[in-house]
Amino acid sequence: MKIKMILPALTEAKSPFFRPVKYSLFPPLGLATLAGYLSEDDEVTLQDEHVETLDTSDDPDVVVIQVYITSARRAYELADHYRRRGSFVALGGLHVTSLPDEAAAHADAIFLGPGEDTFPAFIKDYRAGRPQKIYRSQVRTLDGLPRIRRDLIKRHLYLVPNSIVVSRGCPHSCDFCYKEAFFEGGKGFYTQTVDDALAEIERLPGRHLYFLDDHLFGNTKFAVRLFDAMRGMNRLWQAAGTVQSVLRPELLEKAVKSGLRSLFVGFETLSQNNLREQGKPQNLNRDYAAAIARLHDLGVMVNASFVFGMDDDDESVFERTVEWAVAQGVETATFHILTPYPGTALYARMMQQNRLLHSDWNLYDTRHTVFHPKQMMPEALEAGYWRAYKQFYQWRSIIRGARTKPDVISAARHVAYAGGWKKFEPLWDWVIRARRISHMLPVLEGVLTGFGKHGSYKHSLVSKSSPISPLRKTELSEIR
Ligand code: B12
Ligand code: SF4
Repeated sequence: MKIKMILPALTEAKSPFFRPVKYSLFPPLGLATLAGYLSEDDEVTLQDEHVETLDTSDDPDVVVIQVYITSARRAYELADHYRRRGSFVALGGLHVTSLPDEAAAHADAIFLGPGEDTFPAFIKDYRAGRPQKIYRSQVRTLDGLPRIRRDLIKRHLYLVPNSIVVSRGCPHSCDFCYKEAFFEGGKGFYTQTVDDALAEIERLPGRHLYFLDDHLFGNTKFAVRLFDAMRGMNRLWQAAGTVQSVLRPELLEKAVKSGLRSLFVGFETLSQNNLREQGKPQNLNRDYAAAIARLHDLGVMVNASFVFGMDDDDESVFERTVEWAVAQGVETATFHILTPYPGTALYARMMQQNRLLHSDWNLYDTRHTVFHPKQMMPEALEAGYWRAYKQFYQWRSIIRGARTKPDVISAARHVAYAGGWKKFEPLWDWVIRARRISHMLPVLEGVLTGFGKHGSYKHSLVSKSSPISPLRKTELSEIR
């Protein structure tokens, strides 16, 4: 059987006017995972439109397309194209799960939820000549997961080819997050066995890893065992975690000893009212400043994530948030405009209050305002969002951030990290166009190694040092 797997790109990812490094970070891990269920006799190709031009002149038996909200329009275009050519088109992923009826109009079969149970079931049905129109995930486990088909990934096209996911979902359920909708009808958080996770890590070459799990620290027992076992593996890694998990005694220390050097933390908002409104009690009354200090003390860079436009936000929120982040010496910040994804509690609330502006999914990218904010005009929210980025990365802020560091070396490093990426933006662009992105991985490893090791922080954690480069990995913080 001939199978083609496609991760379509949103228009912006291909635009010559937009810095594309963000889209050259991670390979399509979800599709490579599903490919593991195919047999050796199957002829499989995997194309990621973010990093390569699609060849659409072929005639596969089955086309598997992963649909995100922002790439839905393009995904449907491709689906229609292949159906016209006579291929069987299977659509799955987050957006299909949120809006199955919309997707079904472009597919021969749709898949709701994670694919580890439904995809092998479909393959079996297809081979038997009786594929269903709709597959709903019910059995939620990563036990017995076949080997991810990393051989299908064109590693040289990505800055972070070693992305890895050892769990699915998250133990929390914030109103604005896709998580509840995607995992409806079954478990919403589960992990691999520690042994399987370690085996997958062993298979990845080099030192650097990026855990794309929603909440790697979500199951403490699992995390502790994983971090303890990773201690001798000489890895450098990045991940996402919650404020709560950062503040938890010992867990972070274990992570750091096993190679954690940079953490994406969802602070989301500085307003307690906003946290309550968005159903994020796990962040309520947490000492955000203490969380950042703790990460810095342990030599971990902070990628602080904030969402603007919740009901308690007025036009002062942008300056206040930036001011706070700069004062904490946060290395990088990612800002988002609140975006109600279909299927979420937030979306239902916005619908009910008649506050949605449109359903142009291309603009549901957290950079556009797609609803009526309570305390400002939609345009003011967008303008404030861009202002926040500008203010956070202006030299004055960078230097103020640097002043929070305990000594000159760390202050200089902060300036180089936070400032470097803006200046080197054209270089990133060139590197990607010249297909040299993988050559930058040693630089990234050097940055991460340097942060853990050098100078100012209380704990010196790694054995080898590398030169510090001013090239920042800011874009890595933009993954959620
Ligand atoms: C890595 C990542 C990216 C990367 C690369 C994506 C990639 N290569 O796949 C980059 C940086 C490009 C990115 C960009 C954006 N991202 Co992003 N990203 C992620 C992240 C952190 C991990 C994705 C991942 O690898 N998951 C692990 C794999 C195993 O799971 P999976 O991909 O979902 O695949 C499984 C299922 O979906 C299913 N499945 C998928 N396709 C199919 C098809 C079939 C036929 C079947 C049977 C099953 C199936 O089976 C797979 C195995 O279970 C997710 C969060 C998350 N935890 O998923 C956010 C996430 C997907 N991103 C999100 C967003 C909003 C964006 C941006 C719009 C952000 C922005 N501000 O610009 C952009 C635009 C993306 C686009 N191209 O359209 C949202 C999506 C919301 C939505 N409703 O679609 C998420 C969920 C984050 C969040 N919590 O809000 N992102
Ligand atoms: S926003 Fe983060 S903490 Fe909340 S449910 Fe989603 S992944 Fe979990």
